[in-house]
Amino acid sequence: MTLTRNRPFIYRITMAPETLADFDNHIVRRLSSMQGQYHDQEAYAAMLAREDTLLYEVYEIVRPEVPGEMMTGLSIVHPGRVGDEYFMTKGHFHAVPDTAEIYYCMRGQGYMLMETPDGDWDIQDLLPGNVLYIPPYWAHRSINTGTTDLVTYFAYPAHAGHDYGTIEQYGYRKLVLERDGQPVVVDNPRWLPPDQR
Ligand code: PAN
Ligand code: ZN
Repeated sequence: MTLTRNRPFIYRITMAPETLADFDNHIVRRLSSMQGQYHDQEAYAAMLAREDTLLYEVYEIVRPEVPGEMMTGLSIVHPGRVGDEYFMTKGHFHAVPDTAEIYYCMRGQGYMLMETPDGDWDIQDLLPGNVLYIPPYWAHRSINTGTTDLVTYFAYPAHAGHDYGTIEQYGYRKLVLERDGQPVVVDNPRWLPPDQR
């Protein structure tokens, strides 16, 4: 990439709806990119046959992918469900696993579902004003359980990279599903303990 910003710089998050005024990269993820990720495969196929729905978007301020630099931006998960499972990001480990990440929730209502390579897991609220610190080694997926966009600002080491493969194969240990209008956390039947893979 051509480094146009090699001095201190400011960028603005514009409000309502939140976006980055001056982003370098806009990632758009639709239903078709989540093959095999939602537990109700029939609901997934039926929904995809109707429309390749927009699930989430990421606006990035791109930096050189070297230690010392930071990648920052906005992640916006739209509201909705595939069957009884809320719209969510793919989720990933960082390719350089000993790299942390910070998320600041600006709007909406949801969760960050997290787990480690040895099967430990955690879930934390993404609510306006919450800052979530994700330590090194924890895979992370944001889930929108509300009725408006779930907007988070993120910052992580620019050399971290993304490893989507493990999650694509087994999913997370837990699923967050809607039951009687409320989110509940249940076991993911597709998940296998790491020593049985
Ligand atoms: C975020 C995520 C973003 C989209 O920037 O990349 O929320 O989620 P997926 O990458 O899982 O599709 C981040 O955690 N970066 O490391
Ligand atoms: Zn990450």
